[in-house]
Amino acid sequence: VIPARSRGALRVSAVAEAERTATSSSPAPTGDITNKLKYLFGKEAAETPKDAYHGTAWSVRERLIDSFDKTHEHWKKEDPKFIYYLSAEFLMGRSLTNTVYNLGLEGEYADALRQLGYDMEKVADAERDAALGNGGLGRLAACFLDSIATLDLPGWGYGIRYKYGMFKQVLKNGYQAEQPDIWLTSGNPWEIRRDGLRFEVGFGGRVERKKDGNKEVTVWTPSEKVWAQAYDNPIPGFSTPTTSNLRLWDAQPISEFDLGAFNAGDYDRAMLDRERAEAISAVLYPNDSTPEGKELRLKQQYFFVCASLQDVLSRFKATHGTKFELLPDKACFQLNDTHPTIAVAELMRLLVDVEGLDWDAAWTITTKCLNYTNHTVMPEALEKWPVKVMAKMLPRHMEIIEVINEGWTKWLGGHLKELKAEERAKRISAMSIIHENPWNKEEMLVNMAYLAVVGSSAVNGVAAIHSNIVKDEILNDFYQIFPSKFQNKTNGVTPRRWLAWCNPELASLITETLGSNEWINDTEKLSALRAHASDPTFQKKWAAVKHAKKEKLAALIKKIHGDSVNTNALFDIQIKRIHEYKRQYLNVLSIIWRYKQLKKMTPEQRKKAVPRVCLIGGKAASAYDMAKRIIRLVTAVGDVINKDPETKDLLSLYFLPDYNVTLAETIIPAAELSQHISTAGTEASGTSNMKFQMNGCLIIGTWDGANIEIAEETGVDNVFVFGVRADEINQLRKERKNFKTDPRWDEIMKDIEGGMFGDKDYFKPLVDSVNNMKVGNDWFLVANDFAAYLDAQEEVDKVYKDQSEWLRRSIMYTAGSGKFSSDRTIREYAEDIWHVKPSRPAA
Ligand code: B1N
Repeated sequence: VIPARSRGALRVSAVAEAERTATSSSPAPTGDITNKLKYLFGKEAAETPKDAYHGTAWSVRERLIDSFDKTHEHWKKEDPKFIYYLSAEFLMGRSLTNTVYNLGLEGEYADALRQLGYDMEKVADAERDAALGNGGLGRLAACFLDSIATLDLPGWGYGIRYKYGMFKQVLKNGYQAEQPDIWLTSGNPWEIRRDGLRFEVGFGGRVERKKDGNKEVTVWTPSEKVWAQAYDNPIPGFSTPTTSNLRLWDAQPISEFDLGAFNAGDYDRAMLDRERAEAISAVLYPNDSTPEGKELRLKQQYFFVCASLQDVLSRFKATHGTKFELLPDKACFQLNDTHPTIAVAELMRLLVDVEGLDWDAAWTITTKCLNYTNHTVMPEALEKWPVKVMAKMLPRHMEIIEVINEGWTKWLGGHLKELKAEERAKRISAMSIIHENPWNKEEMLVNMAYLAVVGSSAVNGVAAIHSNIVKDEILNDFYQIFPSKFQNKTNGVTPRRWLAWCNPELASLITETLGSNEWINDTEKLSALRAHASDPTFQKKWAAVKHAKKEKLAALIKKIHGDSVNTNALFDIQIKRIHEYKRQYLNVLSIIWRYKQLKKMTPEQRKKAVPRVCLIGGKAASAYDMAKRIIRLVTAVGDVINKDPETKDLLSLYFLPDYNVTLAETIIPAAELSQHISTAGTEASGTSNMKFQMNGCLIIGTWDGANIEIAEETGVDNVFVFGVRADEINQLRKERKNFKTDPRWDEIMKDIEGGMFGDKDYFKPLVDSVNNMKVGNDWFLVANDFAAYLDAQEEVDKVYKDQSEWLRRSIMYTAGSGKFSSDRTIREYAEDIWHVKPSRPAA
């Protein structure tokens, strides 16, 4: 339970809250909660925390809707320019705590629940995560919505209401197994189904030219149609009356079922339409940082883009009629990676075919309205759709893309007229939106990133180093042509969820120390903590909070694994999707080395060793074989060392299954060291690094992604940086087969191969991928960074032994985290790309 005092310290101000309550016509929460239970659930009383959750959530929902309505009434009157964040993923996590805190209702509802015999935290624990995303990209979208609302920016998110979100990960004998995420079964109090608000979305069919008077028009007759049904998910800002919106689309059949087939007794066929339609929004593809080239995925992308654009245009027309030249002053769209890039062709189709604009006018409007964010550097990860697939599923869009490409390559030819013909032809072919598949000359592909760049006003990467790689490598040809299109927008995370609400104890200490809680909306104020970093009294309080959070995490480990871990040990954590480039493997290898060292020590030597609890968590894409082997290696190594009575208090390793937003909210506040050890130049940004930093967790990391900027803000000397740099990677990859591996590396490889952790056949491909140059090539240079990583880990131990230095650094991390609030990121997007201004409704 959050102590009453700290709750007070978190409030905007007691006066503001009293005003809010006084002017609200809402019923007293206790009675309202029991009413909701009675009339919505048929329950006389809250018998379980889950009951209490349902009653509370449905009660809070009404306050949320009031705020939503006021905001939207205001925006309708003001008619400001809107930003629409188009994303295939929104990883929202739980809503109750966030909503109650953001609306400033925590006192009221905590009191009400106490009267009913419950504490808020237990009740909040009954909520399921909304896991409509894979990892960083989806969670970023969720943080952005929080900031958009908090900054009073007129803006919405648009996405897909997946019936099944990110799969639930369970361990079966130490191997990952996947179970479906059936999250909607008990109803979802955080959404509002907008009855009647639906749009038709078509697929397939044929395209014809017809005469309309003396104008030739294009008519697309799809062979398949579905409804996109709108569901609104209100997004409350913090310390503002603004409540924004995430509109998600659910796919539904146009005809309930085939009555003819039904009457003829063919029930299976009668249901076919429904099943086919519902499949579109049924499941989230569980891939992270790699595209899924499945047709259904393209269908999902077009489905939500088509519905969202129709929705925006219909609202635009209701106020501005057909003055489409005004559209860029009223709406802009951010494409979250290439997933919604079909928007380029769809907006052209809506403006030209449906609204009758001429091509050039439509193209000017389209390119002014769209912007594209790139999130990944791996060239093989850029989405490309076979022309054949696109032409069959979206025949009119394929035509439009062809026309765009003709215009683009022609323009490019003119632009490059100084070049020799041969050189010019080469450049044009390299920059064509439609190009050959380099591995299969028979196949033509649509390059979605190229389409996004050509169709957008601005293109951005998500951390400084990443934006430079985008400019200098991935999209360098385009950068040379349009240097001013390219920008950087370093990612951020919401300090509400990721510090204030998930770590109220630390938040209270900060508020008490800084004399106000203004830092929650102005994280630059955290820098004032620097003045306290070396103060022993403050350090003691800081350490006490961390310890309490470690105890809480230890209780969770006990619940999951049945073991009691040493809470005086250093809590060393790596949580993120399992991927070779993120190198969880490197982490495990160093844990093996640490174990072997401990085994060799005398009891006297062991007394001087720094005890560690190592935790690794994250999901592997279901088809990502190597990632699944890495998980098994973690659990297998854990099985050996956690059982060793000689060392288990000095070193343990646990895999935390089903890593998700909620688990992160418990893990991150408890972490003392977190690992961000991707091969330099591969992690576009990373965002958990920012969450750990905010919570005073030290970082061991490579010179990659946002680690670099975090180090700059925290003081490079306070960060355990190691490993090769991004600009060395190409050369080192070429030389990897001649690289002389460290003897400690060779020893560990032999241990794994020799069966020290069992399962030796299963681990063979893993060993080969980094150690047998005839089979794998250690693409992510695990061996190259191994020795430097062990050195950095030794340095970690050294500093941990000096607790006052460790605590000083810990405080410096939080103090330096101001830059990484998503409020800063969103302000930059709003000013440099969207040109959208705040518009706040009256309180
Ligand atoms: O986006 C995050 C970054 O912080 C991470 O570094 C980056 O890996 C992540 C295809 C992706 N990049 N690409 C994806 C996700 C799903 C999918 O189907 C690609 N995710 C990232 C936020 O910028």
